[in-house]
Amino acid sequence: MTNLHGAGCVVTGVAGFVGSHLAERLVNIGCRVVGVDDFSSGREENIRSLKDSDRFALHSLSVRENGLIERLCDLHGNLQFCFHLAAIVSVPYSMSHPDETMDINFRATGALIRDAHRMGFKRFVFAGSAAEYGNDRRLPLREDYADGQTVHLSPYGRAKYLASTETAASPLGVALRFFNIYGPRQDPGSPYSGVISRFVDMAIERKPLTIFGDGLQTRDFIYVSDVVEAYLAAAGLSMSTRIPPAGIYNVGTGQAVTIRQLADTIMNLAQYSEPVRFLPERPGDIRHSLADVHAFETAAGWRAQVPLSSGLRQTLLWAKESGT
Ligand code: UD2
Repeated sequence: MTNLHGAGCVVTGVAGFVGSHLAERLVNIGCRVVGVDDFSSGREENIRSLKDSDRFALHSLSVRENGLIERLCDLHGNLQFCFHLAAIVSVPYSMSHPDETMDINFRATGALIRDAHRMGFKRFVFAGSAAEYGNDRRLPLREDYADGQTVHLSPYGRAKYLASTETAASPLGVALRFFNIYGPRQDPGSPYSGVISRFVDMAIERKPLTIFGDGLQTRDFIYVSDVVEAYLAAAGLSMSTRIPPAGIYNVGTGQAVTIRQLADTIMNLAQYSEPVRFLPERPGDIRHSLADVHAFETAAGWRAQVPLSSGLRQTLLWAKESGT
């Protein structure tokens, strides 16, 4: 493991749901964090606590900015790790803006990784997605299932696939393919927000939970602190894991849960029972999604630690406290 004291990290998308948790953890283990966000979906309030730290600096910039990495190195000296999370995160938005999605989610990633290589970075960790598998029905999903034949369901999925592939082709690149991430700070604000943020919000508001379809569709839900630990492991910044070779790795729990079970668990934890509302299935929804988690476990010794019930409890607590 790298000596952490003062290790310099760039985190793009730092004001986002996951980016803000990652930056906090990096600062807490003694790293310097240079955060980048254009606030298109990131929120100031997510990084409020970071702003007080002398190990944190923020740049309100787009990742499309020319020579971004070089400029950050000029300003902040010795930077060695880049965690690239900034992206267009909305699948429906990607459908109506395919060119912009390709540009930000794919082309900008290629430019960043080449610059990071040239500037002598040790690791570049990219936020990939289960969307890279399209509607592949072979479960659990193994990393090599996403290939040139995969039919992606959105420009979002296509761009993430291309960017992960380019990342893994670099000697410093690790692409992590995240399954359904949930936890504090996930925004419940739109019909396409993560189902857990929506269910938690509805349960607190004492409104009936809405299930699209029959509720028997399944997902692999992973808690945000497990995701943060996966980022540290990928960069070789974790005490409890090994440095994995460059490549693409799934990050999930390897456990499938139906949306119906999820709704019941959340209502139970929130001590709320009201019949759920069944609405028509969402067009383009995939039926099942489940990660094969062996590759990252073998390469890094990482595995998810937080059981769904504990993660849901934490998320509910946060949502109640923050009034979200
Ligand atoms: C996730 C990602 C998406 C993309 C996709 C790739 C999130 C938030 N979205 O979409 O960006 O990577 O995976 O496969 O992580 N649902 C309800 N009621 C609600 C909301 C959702 O029943 O109020 C259902 C929804 O129809 C779906 C399931 O819950 O079957 C999960 O929905 P989601 O939007 O949280 O995530 P997903 O897997 O569709």
